[in-house]
Amino acid sequence: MRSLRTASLLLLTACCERPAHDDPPPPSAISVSGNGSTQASPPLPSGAPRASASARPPASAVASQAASAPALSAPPLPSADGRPLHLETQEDLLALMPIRTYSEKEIKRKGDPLEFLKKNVGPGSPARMNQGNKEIASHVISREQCLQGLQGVVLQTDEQKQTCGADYMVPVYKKGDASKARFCIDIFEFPNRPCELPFVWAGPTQARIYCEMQGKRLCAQEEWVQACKGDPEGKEDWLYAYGNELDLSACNTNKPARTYGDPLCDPDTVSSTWKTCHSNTEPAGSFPRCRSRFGVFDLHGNVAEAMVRFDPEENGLVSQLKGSAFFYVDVARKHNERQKEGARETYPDHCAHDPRWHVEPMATAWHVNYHLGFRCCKTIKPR
Ligand SMILES: [Ca+2]
Repeated sequence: MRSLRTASLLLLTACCERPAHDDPPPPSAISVSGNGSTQASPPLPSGAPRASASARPPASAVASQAASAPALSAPPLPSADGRPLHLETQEDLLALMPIRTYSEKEIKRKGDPLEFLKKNVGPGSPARMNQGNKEIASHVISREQCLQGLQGVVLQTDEQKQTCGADYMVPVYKKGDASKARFCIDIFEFPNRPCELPFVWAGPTQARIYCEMQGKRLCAQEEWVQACKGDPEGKEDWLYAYGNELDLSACNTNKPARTYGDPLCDPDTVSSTWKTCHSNTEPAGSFPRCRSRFGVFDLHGNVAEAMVRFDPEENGLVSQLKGSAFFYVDVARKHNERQKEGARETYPDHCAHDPRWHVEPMATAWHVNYHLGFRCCKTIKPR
């Protein structure tokens, strides 16, 4: 059936080579481093604050790392301000992604990061990073509903802010030893803002640039997996961020293509994908149960995520695309289920699932899509 075939295509093969005018920036720019029916709707936030204790590291251990640093306070939850959920202007999109300070010397050498952003971020085209084609996207949960669901939830403690040096990041580590945390990870998909829609239409190469513009870096696969399966107190790993049983209602993975317009999706080219494929995302953090024990939201579902992986055969970093997207219900199978012979292709989605979709050297990892976003990480500086 068209709908089933399409969903599979979307996950594995969708997109394509960008037309010439859509090409991502050249290497020199890269170095800027530095209608869905309510019947099928996913659950709305309950409104009841989710217990936050399990997402908090042992405070004393983290605090000890930060004892000598100037005090930083975790940001308060923003208020709804009347902006449309699916943003319509370049100014509004850029307002969600503040960048680090660049010196005059650095700008002279690498180019002006603001000019880069103006060229590569904006609504209305797959040639720029944005929140998808607003004309056809279906969002069920409002920003206000999402914010209501996060009321009372501790997204980031002051200690975590101190350790990570950035808003909405948490340190991740193994064996329950917070003193050995070596990296922090964004709580939300890029642009890492509570109750904003994630950005799509940026390939891994560009994603790396955007992370570096914020003084971060694109997450490595091992980091993403640990943030998903691990426990801050060192308890047993889980298969999924939310537990050990596949639960398609826990995250934004439950939007069947037949209900949400994707039977019409034609992923043959970037242009046809933009015109016909729906970025049916929800505000980041809308699903209270879709949160790992480290406190990271939407590792499953919403948008799939680009990251990097060291490939021994390439002897270098390659792009790694992981995680499910909003239409995953159509192609899901449990972690221990086998692909049925002759049946349509299905995919697991446990934290450690290691698909090899669109693997490319990072310098030329330009695969873009309407359901592919990313997440940034940051190395913790020794104190
Ligand atoms: Ca995701």
